[in-house]
Amino acid sequence: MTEQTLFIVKPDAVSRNLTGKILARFERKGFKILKLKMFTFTQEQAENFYGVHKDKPFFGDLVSFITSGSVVAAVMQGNNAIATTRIMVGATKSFEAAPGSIRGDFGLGFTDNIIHASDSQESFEHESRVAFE
Ligand code: FUP
Repeated sequence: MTEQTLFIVKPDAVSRNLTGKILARFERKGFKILKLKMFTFTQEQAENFYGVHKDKPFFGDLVSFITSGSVVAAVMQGNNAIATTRIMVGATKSFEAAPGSIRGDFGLGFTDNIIHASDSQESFEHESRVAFE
């Protein structure tokens, strides 16, 4: 089933010059990049983007991390894009993520965990609206 999803290369990965390597993995897998944008989240945009987590104890850390530097947002398309991208991204805690996954191969952090990817059609629609507004 052809589907679209969104991912964000987070500030830790952009500052470590990993953007190209991460994009290349999705291209190599067969996804088509439809939109690409480098920007820095404003406070308001970050709070909106992560709105689903607003009552969580880590919300402040999350917002302060995602606004800390440039990110690269992408919308891409391909078969089963949402679930397949989540598999490629790996577990939330990079230090537990399986080797072969993006977090498993590139990171050790938790809040600073290299990449975000939409987890549902609803979150894709919300997140792509915020990131590409
Ligand atoms: P994921 O879908 O794997 O990105 O992870 P979640 O939606 O569970 O969490 C969103 C982001 O919050 C993650 F990227 C990491 C961060 N987070 C924390 O910093 N602390 C926590 O206790 C839980 C999540």
